[in-house]
Amino acid sequence: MLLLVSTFTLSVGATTTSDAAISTLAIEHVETPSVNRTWSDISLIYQDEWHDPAEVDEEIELIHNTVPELVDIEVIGESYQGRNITCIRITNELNTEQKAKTQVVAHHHAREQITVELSLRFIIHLLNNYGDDETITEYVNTQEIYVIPTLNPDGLERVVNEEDYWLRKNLRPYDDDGDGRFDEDPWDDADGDSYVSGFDVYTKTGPGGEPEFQYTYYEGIDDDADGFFNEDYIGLVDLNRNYATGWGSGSSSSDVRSQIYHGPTAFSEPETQAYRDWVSQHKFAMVYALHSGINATYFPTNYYDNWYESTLYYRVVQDFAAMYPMGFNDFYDVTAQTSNGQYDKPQLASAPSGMWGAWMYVERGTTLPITFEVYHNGSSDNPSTYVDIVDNSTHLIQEWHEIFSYFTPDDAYIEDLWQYYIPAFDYLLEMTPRLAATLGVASNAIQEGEEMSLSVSINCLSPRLSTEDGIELRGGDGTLLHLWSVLDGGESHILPITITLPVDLNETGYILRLGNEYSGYTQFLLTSIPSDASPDLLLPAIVIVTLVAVVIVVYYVKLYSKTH
Ligand SMILES: [Ca+2]
Ligand SMILES: [Ca+2]
Ligand SMILES: [Ca+2]
Ligand SMILES: [Ca+2]
Ligand SMILES: [Zn+2]
Repeated sequence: MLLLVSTFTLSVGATTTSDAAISTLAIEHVETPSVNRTWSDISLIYQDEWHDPAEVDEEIELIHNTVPELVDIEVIGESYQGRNITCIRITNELNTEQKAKTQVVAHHHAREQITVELSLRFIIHLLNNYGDDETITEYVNTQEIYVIPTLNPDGLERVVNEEDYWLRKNLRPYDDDGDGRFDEDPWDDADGDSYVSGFDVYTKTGPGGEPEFQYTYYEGIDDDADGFFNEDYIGLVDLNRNYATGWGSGSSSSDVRSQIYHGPTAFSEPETQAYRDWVSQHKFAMVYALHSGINATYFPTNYYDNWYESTLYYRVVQDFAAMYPMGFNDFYDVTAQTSNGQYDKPQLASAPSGMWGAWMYVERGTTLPITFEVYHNGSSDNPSTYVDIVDNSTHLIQEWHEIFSYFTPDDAYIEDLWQYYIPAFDYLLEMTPRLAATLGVASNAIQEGEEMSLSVSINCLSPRLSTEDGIELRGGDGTLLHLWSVLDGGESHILPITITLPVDLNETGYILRLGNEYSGYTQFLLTSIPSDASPDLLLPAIVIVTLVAVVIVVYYVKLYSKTH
């Protein structure tokens, strides 16, 4: 019903009346029509199988070609090996005004390829529901939804095509053993069972003979025949320890062989540089970074181990709990038969530690960056999956080959997992703060320099998140005319404002923009209506404007009350 307004347009500066003084002011809420849906439901080319980076590109190209009206692609940079890091934007492109923005960034970590699959399905979910589902259509019309399916395409290539399910980090080469050669002796599947086993070594020489963990070694061969096994594995930097906030501290490591090696400096890697440079051009209130492998949802914390926004985060946790009363792990607990029946997702990180979330909060002003873990296999680290291969008076060595299922489900379950998470992705769009705004005229003014009194009505449509920054009223040329304070989630205000008209409305229309970079902007067009305009047209037009304004307010009041 919002779109009704766009079905008529008042004449802009079309008056030729000789008596401007009796013209009246008209305000048009500049609305964008919905895109006519011309496409049938889209399916993935590679359904139910893991995508390598080339296949991700293929899917993106097909999606873009099928729905160019809603889809834009931007290559934000290149990985170490020169693969594209691509960002897909989904929005109604008929509206070129800046809208509210949100983002899903997947696949910091190579072996978490399930996150690539969910992000592709998220895109298709939006496109297949556009024009059919009123809520999704409204989200795509009023938001710019950015999706980065893989931040680590080199890692994806190796995990999917080389079946190296241990790889977490990026693929910058490193000479671990200082022999002048790089990555020359990785871990290998020596026995050809498709998995690289890990071997946990315990000694039993202590008091009481209880096994005491010493170290883990991995299956492999001496690839370079130097007498050492697996001494130079591939992969170097943990991209989720390479951000600047808390870099080099907390839960990160300066050991190049560590899975949480933070890199030589913050933003040392081409992947994190590309992300940093892209994200710095935008403001986001709430975003997801997708991960897998642990039963947790991370909200960013400061150095004192407290959530940055404890009240907001607590409420969001309650929302997640309401959506998933048995916890996010229902899906895989059912398939793995290890249900614990508890909602135990939210966790504190010990410190920022160079991780994405704290950097997004501290440096990029994102109030709610959620590190969203989408898969954990409760059975894959069950004690029964460890096989004793040595158990004597001095040593216990246990083999574990569940690494594949630890971070990802069997590919037969990808679609089920996506279906399970749809509400959580819809929630991201529902929470993104955007405005419902109307503008009423309190005193008439037509000529340049005249004072014009307006009544601004605004409502923050996110039930939880505020507009982050104050609400701006800008002229079409960008001039800031007024700044109101931040609007809380769900809050509405009617605000009076008097401005000096900078143009003569008898000669030209005047655009007003209301909003901010987080919420996006709503445009209003001020025009004059000559007194001799056909009453047949004019009166119904004014009535329709008023009616639509009332309908919008009623609609959003209902929407608002529904979400509480
Ligand atoms: Ca080497
Ligand atoms: Ca093996
Ligand atoms: Ca070797
Ligand atoms: Ca090897
Ligand atoms: Zn991860």
